[in-house]
Amino acid sequence: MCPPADQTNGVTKDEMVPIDNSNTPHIPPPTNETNGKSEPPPVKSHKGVYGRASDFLSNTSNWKIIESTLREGEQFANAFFTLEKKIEIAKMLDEFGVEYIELTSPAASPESRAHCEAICKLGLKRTKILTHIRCHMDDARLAVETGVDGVDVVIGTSSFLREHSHGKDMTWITKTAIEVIEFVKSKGIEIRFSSEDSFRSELVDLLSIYRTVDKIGVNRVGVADTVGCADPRQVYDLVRTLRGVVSCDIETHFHNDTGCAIANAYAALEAGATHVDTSVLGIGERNGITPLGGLIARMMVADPEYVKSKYNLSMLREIENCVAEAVEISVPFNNYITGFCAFTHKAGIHAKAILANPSTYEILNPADFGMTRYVSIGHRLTGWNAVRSRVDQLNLNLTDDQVKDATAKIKELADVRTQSMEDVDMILRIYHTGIHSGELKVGQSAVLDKLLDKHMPSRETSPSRANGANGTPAKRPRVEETA
Ligand code: HCA
Ligand code: CU
Repeated sequence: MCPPADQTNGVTKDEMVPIDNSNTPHIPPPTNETNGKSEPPPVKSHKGVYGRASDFLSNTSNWKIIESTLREGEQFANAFFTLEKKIEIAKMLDEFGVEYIELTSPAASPESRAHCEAICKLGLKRTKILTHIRCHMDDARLAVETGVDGVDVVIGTSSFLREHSHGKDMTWITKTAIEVIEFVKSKGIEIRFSSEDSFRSELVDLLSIYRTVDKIGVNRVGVADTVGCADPRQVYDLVRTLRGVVSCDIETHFHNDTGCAIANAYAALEAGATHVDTSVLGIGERNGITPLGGLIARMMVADPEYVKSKYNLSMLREIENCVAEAVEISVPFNNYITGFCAFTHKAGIHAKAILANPSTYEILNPADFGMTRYVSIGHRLTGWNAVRSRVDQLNLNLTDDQVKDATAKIKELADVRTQSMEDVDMILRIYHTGIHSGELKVGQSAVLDKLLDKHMPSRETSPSRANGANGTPAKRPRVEETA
């Protein structure tokens, strides 16, 4: 079974203390019209700021996902999906709302074929099922018998692959592509034709074969950056050129070898592509492809309403946890949206602004994904505004001057070692009691030290005691929830 949705990397809910600023809306900065006096309407799209003349091509508000965790993802080094796991992932992706899932070719192995047939029988609610095959009639015959809604056909067109992989020339490729496409079409299901290693193929070869398959009624042509060599500008240029040559949909597939997979997908959509291949956490050959969550993050900025209307975003973390567990990896700390620190704010200046208006330092609203915002306060960079917010949450009655004084002590202690949330709470409670009993006054640091020694005798004050042998904090700094 998948781990529970509220599990985060290394930090459990028990270690987090909620501060509720859910009354503070995620709003953009004031506009001229409102002059900062009233809340402006939420920003729908950033196009207005960066709009270009060529945006008429753009599909960033009209695109579809082809989710390939169960095909490209199966090519990830660690992946071995049982049928049960594939069914679980397929159902989750359906629930999430991806338009297509792509499955490993039935020609790959007897089990792959059985899995493909079983998934087709699930009766998924909204997601269409594709299988991915080589451009070969034997594979096509097997594929159409599995019950899939469509077939994704691929063949290498670069000279590297033509010479060193399948050894066929463009004439053979074109002839076979036509045969396979017409056969699949005759079965009344969708067909896509893609050229592996598109970005190292001759443009003239590419355009010629795409034009041919478009003419015979392929549903989509595919552009694949198989080796992850393309950059967003090259992608934009190729897809824009292709947009002028074919009338069918354009699917795109980007490997992440040089870190461009999300940006390339975005550039492709800007240039008129219609479909993007993803996998959960980006798993795939080598270091994988455009990650589902990363694409969602990017597209949320382009058009939040479109993304929210199509996908069940609060499921993202559950899906990622499920796949991460299945392939025995952790969700990276800096993962888009769901990473351990994706919505954690630390520096005092950030914390203050975030508490006033989360849009100051967040382009994405964690609540849209069922996620939570955190402000970390037990460290040397903390600020009194964040501490004030914690004081209020603990219902302690302290003036701003007193909070500033308590903050100075927290910073002093955090200069020695990061303070846990419990430690910060204890310091604030002891400070509060001291002030209200008359034992303590603002600025009496030594008196406060004595009170802390008395009431927190076990607290660690020396770096050598607090830190591990390599000097890193022995304890992970805790964070507090703010929404
Ligand atoms: C691979 C094939 C592929 C296919 C992409 C596509 C690629 O090398 O395993 O069908 O468009 O990256 O070229 O995943
Ligand atoms: Cu690939």
